[in-house]
Amino acid sequence: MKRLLALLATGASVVGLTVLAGRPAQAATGCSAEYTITSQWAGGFQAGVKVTNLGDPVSDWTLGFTMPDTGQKVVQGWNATWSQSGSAVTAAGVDWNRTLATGASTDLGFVGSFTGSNPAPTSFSLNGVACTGSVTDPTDPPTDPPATGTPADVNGQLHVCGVHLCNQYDRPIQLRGMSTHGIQWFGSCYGDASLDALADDWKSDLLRVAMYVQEDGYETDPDGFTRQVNRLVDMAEARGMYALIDFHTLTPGDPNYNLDRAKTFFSSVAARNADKKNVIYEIANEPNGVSWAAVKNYAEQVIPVIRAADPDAVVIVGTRGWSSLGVSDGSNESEVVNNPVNAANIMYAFHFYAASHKDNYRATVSRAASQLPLFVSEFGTVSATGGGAVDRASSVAWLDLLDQLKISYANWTFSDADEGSAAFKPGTCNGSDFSSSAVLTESGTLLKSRISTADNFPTS
Ligand code: IDC
Repeated sequence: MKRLLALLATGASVVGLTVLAGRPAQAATGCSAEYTITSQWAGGFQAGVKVTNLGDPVSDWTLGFTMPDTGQKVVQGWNATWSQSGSAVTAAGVDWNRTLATGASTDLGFVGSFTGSNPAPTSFSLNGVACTGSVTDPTDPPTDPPATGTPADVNGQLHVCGVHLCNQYDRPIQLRGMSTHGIQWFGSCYGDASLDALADDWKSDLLRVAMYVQEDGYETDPDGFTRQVNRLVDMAEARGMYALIDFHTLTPGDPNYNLDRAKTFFSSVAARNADKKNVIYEIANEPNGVSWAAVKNYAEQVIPVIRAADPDAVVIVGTRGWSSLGVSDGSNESEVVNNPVNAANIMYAFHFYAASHKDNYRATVSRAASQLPLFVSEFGTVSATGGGAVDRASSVAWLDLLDQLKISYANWTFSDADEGSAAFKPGTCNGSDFSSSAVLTESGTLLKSRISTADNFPTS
């Protein structure tokens, strides 16, 4: 493949868009394309177009776009068969890139000439179907915006301000909610009835969607798991809850093992959910057995993929030692403070299990909270195995600390797993009652009592 020249300062621009392929009516379609002028000189320029297919696999594609300036001409192109008629340019796939799997990208390029200005092309399309800006999935119809007065409606698009998570009024807020268990195992716990209970009875502000990558998770069926995650994002949105999309890496502990999968997954879910205000991305659940430098390197490769598709969403970065800010590996928050991820609008994950992680972990969070934006995207009331007895005293000490520091949290788990961390008794998800106190475990009773107290979201 002919390589593009290094990016020069001259007129580089990135265009996010969607191309729809001419496909059977029931296919999910969509892609993103990045147009970059890599070099420009008097009357000439070189440009690259990175096309990523976000829908179902496509074959025999033709990319079309419009040159906005009548003087712009493709002189010579590569990695496709190029032609131009007036301002209309087409690039047809060649043998080795004619088929694009879901999430697959191909880099096209050309040398062009121009007179006057040299604006970016517009109206990208594939196989003659106009671009829409998002994935169209006929099995996945658009949902209504969150109902008035719900957490997502009141707070709107979130962002990081200082060390806090802030709402659309630029005021710090705390989100309190629950994490799913692995969606590959506990799908029956995430239907309309249980999520109604979570939103209406628990008054939960958020649902963390734990999509394991290994352990029969994403790697076994990327398209299927991507759809499940999107479906849960929609179900959370319809109920006014934020959705935390958790790329649940755990074993192996080095997130770089899943770097390509992460890029594919996040480019897809970020493009598909870009217009929603209720989505937060968590790029690596619990890095372990790996240096902070390696985690940071992973983050700095995955975050730009998300930003290209969904520029304004908050991203949560896992930390060393099972997201303990390094404490479980004998380190502490200083490794992050001294070497932060080079990206804006991000927070760092801190996870704890109350029966295992006590005063020294709480001291770390108290200290770190004034220096780093923290999000407790997972915690348990029990031991780090996910089982054993609820440690009520430690759990309450933790929850009081998080409330005091306005640190958002999601509890492991909103499920009926047969382990102490689950909120529901085993078998609950086979039934229809998710609301009575009879279906709650000790952990579920405690968490419901904490999460269902009134929120106090500033609105000015
Ligand atoms: C646990 C589950 C358990 C499952 C195990 C392995 O509770 O049912 O068998 O994972 O997949 C974490 C992880 C989270 C763990 C949880 C409890 O993020 O996946 O879930 N835990 O061990 N970090 C610390 C504890």
